[in-house]
Amino acid sequence: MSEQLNNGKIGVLVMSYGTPQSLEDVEAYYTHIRRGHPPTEEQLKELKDRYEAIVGGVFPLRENTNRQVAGLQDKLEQLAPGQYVCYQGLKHASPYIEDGVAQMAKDGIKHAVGIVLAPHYSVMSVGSYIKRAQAQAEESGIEMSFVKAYHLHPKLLKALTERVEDGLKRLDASSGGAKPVKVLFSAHSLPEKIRELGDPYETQLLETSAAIATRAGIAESDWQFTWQSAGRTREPWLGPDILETLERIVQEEEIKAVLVAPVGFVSDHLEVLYDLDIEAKAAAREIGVTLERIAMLNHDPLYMETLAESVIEAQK
Ligand code: FEC
Repeated sequence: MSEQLNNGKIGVLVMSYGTPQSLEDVEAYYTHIRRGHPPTEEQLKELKDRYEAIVGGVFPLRENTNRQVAGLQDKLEQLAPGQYVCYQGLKHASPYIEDGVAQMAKDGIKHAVGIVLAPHYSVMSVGSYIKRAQAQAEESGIEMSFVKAYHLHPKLLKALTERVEDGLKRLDASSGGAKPVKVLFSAHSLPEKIRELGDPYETQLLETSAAIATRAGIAESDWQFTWQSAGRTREPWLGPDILETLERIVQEEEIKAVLVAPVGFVSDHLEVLYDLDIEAKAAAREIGVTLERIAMLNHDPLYMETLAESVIEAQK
């Protein structure tokens, strides 16, 4: 876009995790996640196998992120015509966060807002996106503000509550009305050391889960929060993991049907399509419990409104 076109507009850096472009690209992507340390052959094969299992060559996160960025641009155009222009910046794939900021500078943007396609703040997740964007913005002479979290935005809660209600109906049908039912809210685990930093991640995730449960009329004893997708490193990660939780609730509470609501994620991608739909479902089958998952937000209009309103609010 030309300098004149965007001059005076506010840039919106929409940041997301990023995914490989192709199976050949998985090694470079994984090396980036591992801060420049290439994976072993075994680790690489294991990750490629997981991608092959979900996608058959297509990487849904890329398409979903593109749609979310376009959807946010449309929503901002409706709410504040001609004022905002969106750019994409990915954590582990091209266009990287730094590329998005550099492109804004090239286009003559002087002021920008950054937002991450993940509703909850941790210094290790959203915090690290913001740090990289801020560093590049300073170098590029752009004044940037950031949306740090939007985990209790009423429209986000509405969209997620609708999905939980719908998921419970689907679960009732697929389990033949089996009871008791448990709703498991989940999010990506992080190393336990975030607790020592007073990180708000856990509290925010519990707040989102409790708010949805209240709205959907789910009793406190019928839901709980659990972690998923922990890294395979030696340091301790936040738990319990969903696979452990499944076993425990079946053994101790004789749960027969489970609805998983991965509220820490907003798209269909590996951590949902593999870790939940393949791995957790297989584990559930083995212990005789029916498991369903809520539909992801992807470019749901209520989610697009959540993002647009959060961006506008951050600019005030
Ligand atoms: O579909 C896709 O291609 C990408 C799916 C994907 C999303 C995602 C989101 C989050 N992660 C978070 C934390 C960590 C930490 C590590 C880590 C490692 C991986 C690996 C893959 C991967 N993550 Fe991810 N994550 C996704 C995919 N993640 C692949 C490497 C292999 C593996 O461990 O399975 C450990 C490395 C490190 O220290 O950086 C920590 C968090 C989120 C949710 C917030 C966000 O979206 O940023 C937190 C999607």
